[in-house]
Amino acid sequence: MDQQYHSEKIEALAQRYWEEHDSFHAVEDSAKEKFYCLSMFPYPSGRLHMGHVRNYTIGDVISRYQRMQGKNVMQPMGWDAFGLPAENAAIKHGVPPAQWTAENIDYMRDQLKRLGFSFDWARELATCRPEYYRWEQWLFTRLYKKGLVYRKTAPVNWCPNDKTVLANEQVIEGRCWRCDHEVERREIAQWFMKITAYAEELLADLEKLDEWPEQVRTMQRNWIGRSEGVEVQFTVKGSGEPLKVFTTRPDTLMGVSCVAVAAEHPLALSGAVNNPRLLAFIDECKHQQTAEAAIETMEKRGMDTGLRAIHPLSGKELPIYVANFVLMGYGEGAVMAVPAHDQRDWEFARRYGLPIKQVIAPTTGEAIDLSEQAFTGKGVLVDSGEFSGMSSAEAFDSIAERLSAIGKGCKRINYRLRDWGVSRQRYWGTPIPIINCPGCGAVPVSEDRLPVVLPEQIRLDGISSPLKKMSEFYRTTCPQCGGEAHRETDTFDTFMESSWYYARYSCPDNEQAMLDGRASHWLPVDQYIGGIEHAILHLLYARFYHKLMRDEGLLDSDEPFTRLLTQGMVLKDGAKMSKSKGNTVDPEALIARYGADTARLFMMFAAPPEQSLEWQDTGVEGAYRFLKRIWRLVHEQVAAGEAPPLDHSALGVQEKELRRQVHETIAKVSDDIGRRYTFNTAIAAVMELTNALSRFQAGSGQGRAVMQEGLEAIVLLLAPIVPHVTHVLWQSLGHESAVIDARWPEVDESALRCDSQLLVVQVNGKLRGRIEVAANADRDTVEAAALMEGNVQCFIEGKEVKKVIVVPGRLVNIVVK
Ligand code: OV8
Ligand code: ZN
Repeated sequence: MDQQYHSEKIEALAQRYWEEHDSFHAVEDSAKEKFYCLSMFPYPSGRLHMGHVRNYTIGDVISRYQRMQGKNVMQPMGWDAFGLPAENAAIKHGVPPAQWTAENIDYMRDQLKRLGFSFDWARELATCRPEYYRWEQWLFTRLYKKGLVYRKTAPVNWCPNDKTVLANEQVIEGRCWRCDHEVERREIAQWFMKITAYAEELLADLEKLDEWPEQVRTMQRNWIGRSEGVEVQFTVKGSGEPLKVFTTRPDTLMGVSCVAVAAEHPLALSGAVNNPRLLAFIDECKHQQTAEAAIETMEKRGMDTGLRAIHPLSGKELPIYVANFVLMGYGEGAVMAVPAHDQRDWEFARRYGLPIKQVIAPTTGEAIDLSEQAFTGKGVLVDSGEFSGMSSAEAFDSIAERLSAIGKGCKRINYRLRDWGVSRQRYWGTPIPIINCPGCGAVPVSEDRLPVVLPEQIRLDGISSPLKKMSEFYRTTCPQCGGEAHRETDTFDTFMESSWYYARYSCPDNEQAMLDGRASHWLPVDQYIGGIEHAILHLLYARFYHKLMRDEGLLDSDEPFTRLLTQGMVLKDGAKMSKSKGNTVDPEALIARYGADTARLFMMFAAPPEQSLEWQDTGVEGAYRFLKRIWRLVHEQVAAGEAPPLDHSALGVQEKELRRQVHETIAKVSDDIGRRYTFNTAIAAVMELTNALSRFQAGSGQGRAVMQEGLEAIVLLLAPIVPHVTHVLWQSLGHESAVIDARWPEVDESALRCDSQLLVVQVNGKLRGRIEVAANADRDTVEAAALMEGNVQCFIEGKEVKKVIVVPGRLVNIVVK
């Protein structure tokens, strides 16, 4: 064993050992309990950043810990390889996206290996490979036949100058990122996955996910947004056509001031026939952004169509407005406005001079001021005809009943969740396996013609899709009529690939099927770890896909991820590390200077995993010093020769005390790592134990035996966190087998027991009594007990105690005058 700690040498040695022994290759084994640990796979963006290091260290610590528990651990890794960054790089540097991606993967794989993560590299996958995406295409065509996939027109961002569709991130303050021209909204045909068909189950099954952070479950619940309401049917005056709206507040029905419709609503268009001003307004609405967040903050505007709606209960005439905040894709594309009891409607009414009629009063009787703001709470109905006096809840039912009796409405459950639009007008993605035939329309590619391979030798200009210009790809024949047709050139949203990769890791080599029996062996994932930014969409889509695959008979579980850990951000000076802010710390430099173990230890020590972690150079230094310290302690122990076997009954008081601390630490660290995931406090406990071992003077053989036990415990407890240094230290401490094959240490209950000790008490050197105190009693306790002893008291009474000498484990001598 070297006297000095050389991280570079040690890390290369340990990594070579794992590689040669194929240590992390997981094979299905029904004799052992399986543990599937997964960290969110990275975009191959170029190099690892600190967020990756943190994510993958957490996953690796959990994996290695579970392995030491005797479980059959599977921890795979792969690449979320499609997406816009590769296209941007291609335009900038002229490298085809496939090549750029492959080079990044090679570089980042090497970085992951240098960090010593225990991935099963035999299961590596990259989503841009046809062996992978063919199964996504296959599932899509199956779902098409089941009616779970459909096509409809939907808006996209369009740059009229470049004549290209822009992704949301390519629209900067409403303008094109390339040419700065104002972006428009355009309706084009796109593909949708019917996630709404699973809305009820996606919501209900959140209840089963009791090992997910409550915050994430709440976010998903809100995203799905189930609400109970009533569908109310107004009638258009003159034509007598029905005009449907959905409301969650039917109790406010008698306070409606107008009905507002979306710009695309048929009534908006019919109102605009002889009204050029309205037509211009509708056109303007159609150009505005549709993202929900944008709608919330934008100015709410509208225009009267001149048409009138008849109220289903009062028979009153109400104006029909076109409003920019009503979206066609949501519900009926029409809403009823109740200004007195909805703040958005209140603002709208003030702007356009619509009546604000109170129909709900607070149950408390307190006064409300509708000239200030809307009253949005529930209460008692007023000024509502036969419904006046009812509570909001009673009125909900009565009004619903009344409406259904006259055929003007019924109760309905509504979801906020929309179907998932999966078409992207981009090159670097999975080709949508559809053939567009002039005669037959959209025809799915037949199973035996899959995969539809994305051509990789292309040139990108950043404007038109290269696929349209490649006749080998674009031109084809219709599977249905055999006539000339062309392939769909849109590709899938990359969330499609990341929705099922976790399942494919179980059988990445299967060329005959998407999944096989191994999926049921490994799934669900026991522990999933990733950034909080994926709390809604990715996790919801993956849960949806899981159910789709289950219903195809590919799996036998209902949910993909049993336990979820959402890690916090890595910050510097209180801000997120990012290239644009110029505050990044490159993990590569950190590893080069201190080694992977220091990087890992710092990451785990600096904060609990769910909280944000503030980067600190001094923290890194501290982690490094700690490793050197342990190295030194082990070196001293080893240099003094082999320690004798431990014999608990032969231990002295201080030895017993140290042993107790060793086993208390084992108990604490086991709980911190195994259950609480507070790796930082686990490390702090090991540091304290290290201090105790450093202070300890191992004079006797048994002292050295306790020291050996303590050092071995430290090595085992730290093995999941700093696997390289502990690999070497374990062997230095005299073990033939590798620390990765060692079992997690167990608490020896007898070491925790706090024995008592018998001490003699002298007064001025003469034996005057005996006391029994706890073996670990501190000096003050011993002293107090000695002074209290009955016989001793007779000899010191009335005298001045000059000093008390305590010889630990032996005697107490009281000097009096
Ligand atoms: C910093 N491929 C997707 C992805 O997010 C995942 C897929 C399952 C949808 C890092 C940044 C800066 C985490 C991230 C994820 C994983 C892979 C980043 C957290 C943000 N962050 N924190 N500090 N120092 N790929 O390559 O972006 O949430 O869990 O690791 O990240 S990714
Ligand atoms: Zn055809």
